Amino acid sequence: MKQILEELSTLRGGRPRILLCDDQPINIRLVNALLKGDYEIFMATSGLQAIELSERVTPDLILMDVNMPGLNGYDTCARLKQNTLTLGIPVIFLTGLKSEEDEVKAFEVGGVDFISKPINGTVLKARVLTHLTLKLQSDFYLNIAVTDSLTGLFNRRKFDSELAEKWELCKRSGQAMSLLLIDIDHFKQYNDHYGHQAGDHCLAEVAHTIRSNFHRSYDCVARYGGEEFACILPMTGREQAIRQAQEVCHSVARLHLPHARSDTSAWVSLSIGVATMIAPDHNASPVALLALADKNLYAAKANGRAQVFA
Ligand code: GH3
Ligand code: MG
Ligand code: MG
Ligand code: MG
Repeated sequence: MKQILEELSTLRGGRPRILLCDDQPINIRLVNALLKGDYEIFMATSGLQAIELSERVTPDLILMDVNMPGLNGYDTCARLKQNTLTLGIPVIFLTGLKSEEDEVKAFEVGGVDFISKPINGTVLKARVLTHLTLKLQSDFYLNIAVTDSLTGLFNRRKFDSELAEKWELCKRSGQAMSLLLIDIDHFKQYNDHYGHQAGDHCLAEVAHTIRSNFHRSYDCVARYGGEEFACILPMTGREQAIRQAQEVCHSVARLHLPHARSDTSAWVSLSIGVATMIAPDHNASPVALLALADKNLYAAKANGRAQVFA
């Protein structure tokens, strides 16, 4: 058990977090005493408080009472499952209820387990550990599924889904969305001169620097393909997008990564195509936005590289 707990803490990057929700503080204290040695514990005495805490501290597991004044445990769970921030958190019901209908209802509202009181501490700990293991392993693989392993940026798969999702967001609010397509200049010559391994290292460093230019949680920076990157900037107009693209170019130029075979610059440089569209415009779509950014990237190359074209 100790070894599994250590592995989970490594996966989590800290002790796994459990939220205890029960309207009776005495019940919370009892479960807390059982689990606090192994986990970081958060406590809520109402459904609404549990929802608020779940959004804020993203627990890895919730132990939920059913009978509570106000929002009961089932309704609280159903709400957590409708919220993109909290839907992935497994909920175990811990309750005095015992009937078959109550147990079935727990699974219908999205719970992963149902434990009837009186609590057997050993069994509770075993079930908690099993569900935490499943949850943290699933997070681990989900993370791999959206990440480019060389650069740590989002991969193309994630980019495609983010583009569609963020477009819908901007469409609903009638706001502009911008896209940057970024390509390293003369990267084939870089590989030919310095070797493929040095090329990989350069890609990772450039990716990291591009990423460091974006601070809003809803901006998405991805590796689009080989030596190409893409940034989705929701709620961003043309002027701001151009400014950000120029800053990306400057930040990579400032790295002073030598490029002996480039006829553009002594250092590794970028060309960036910028596109901005507003959803209600006819002909505007994620596909059209991508095509325009690509066209502008081509123009940046044709104009002599190491520049932004919008
Ligand atoms: P341009 O300025 O027109 O963009 O020229 P370029 O040489 O950068 O463009 P081209 O598309 O001809 O070559 C891209 C190069 O990027 C070729 C390929 O070997 C390299 N590349 C793509 N992915 C990787 C990778 O993961 N690692 C390394 N080291 N090189 C890669
Ligand atoms: Mg209760
Ligand atoms: Mg390219
Ligand atoms: Mg290139």
